[in-house]
Amino acid sequence: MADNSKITFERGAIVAEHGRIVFAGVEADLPTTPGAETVDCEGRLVTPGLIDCHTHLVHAGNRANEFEMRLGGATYEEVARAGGGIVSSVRALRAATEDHLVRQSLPRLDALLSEGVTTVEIKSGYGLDLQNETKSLVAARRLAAERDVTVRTTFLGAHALPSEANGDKNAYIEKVVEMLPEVARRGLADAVDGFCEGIAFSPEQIARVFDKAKALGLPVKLHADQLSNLHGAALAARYGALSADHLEHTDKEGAAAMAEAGTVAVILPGAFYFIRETKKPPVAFFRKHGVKMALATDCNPGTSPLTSLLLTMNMGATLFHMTVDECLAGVTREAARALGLLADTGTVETGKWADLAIWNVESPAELVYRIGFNPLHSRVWRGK
Ligand code: DI6
Ligand code: FE
Repeated sequence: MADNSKITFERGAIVAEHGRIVFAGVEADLPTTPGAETVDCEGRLVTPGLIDCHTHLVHAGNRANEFEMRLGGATYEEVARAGGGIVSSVRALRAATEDHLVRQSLPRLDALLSEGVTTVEIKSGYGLDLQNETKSLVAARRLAAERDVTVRTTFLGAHALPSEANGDKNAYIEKVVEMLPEVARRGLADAVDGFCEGIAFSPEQIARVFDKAKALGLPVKLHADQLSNLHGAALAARYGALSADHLEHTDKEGAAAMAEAGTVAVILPGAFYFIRETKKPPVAFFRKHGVKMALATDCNPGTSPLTSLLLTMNMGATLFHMTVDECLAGVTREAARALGLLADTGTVETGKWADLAIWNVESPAELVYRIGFNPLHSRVWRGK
């Protein structure tokens, strides 16, 4: 666990220049920096800026009515027959203009930023045709221009079957494969994702999408083994995926394959909580085999309407027995790894972006332990 070990400095100091860290260590070793502007953090805890490495935060409308129906005892099928489920989010997104999407998504982004987030991943997957998938990705890129935050976009065309596909999953997957070159040509996606599940797409269908993504030089990641074990973790590992996400039903072979491939396990306790799942991801097994674990909100209107990484950390600890160090690493270093960004952010080290969160707390445990309290003092993105 050497590289998971806690490294904190008492009386630490950080020097940034042109947005990058040029010194991080103890105050006693501080180089002289003539003319530098000094900020006294007055003994506060400074961590890397938080990273939410799995969100669907660009979406239109919400599904509170569906939530209420389910509280009243409605089954998923009844909700779907009443026009609910992912297809209702697809309908809402297709009806929204790009401006409208940006405007609706900003409050969710702002909620994340208010808790010290400096990097966020945003997936498409509610458009399900070229025009609406690209509209979502462009909206995600525009959010980066609206705020001081790094946005990484992921193309999730293989999220659900649109109603116009009339049940033909193979034919829709071919359409997704045809969308990819245009998405890549326009530079709209930093990665490609899929939903490998009985209610979504089979491993063979996902493999079609991954083959095309690889041919275009795009890294892949996968919603794997969330509701059943279709061996999605092993599939992701076989493609050298940056991450496999959810993983409640992942077995030992899948976890071992991830360890071998260096695929990060992205744990999403918000969805586990919200759908009242009882099967937990094999965290102890991941730990034992050195699979890196990240934590993310999965912010989406259907299964995780969550916009708090602090609460996500608390859930990781309480529901899945993750340690404080694992939770904090899960929303910083390992989240950066899950996005392929570890060279640039995720830790406080020389050469990386000066992406920092400054907290009114004394120890990392305080960040994980509170529920519904935000102790952020300030947020620094690229030195600002
Ligand atoms: N897994 C989920 O839990 C969500 N998507 C996914 O791939 C569901 C998204 C939704 O219901 O809107
Ligand atoms: Fe998701």
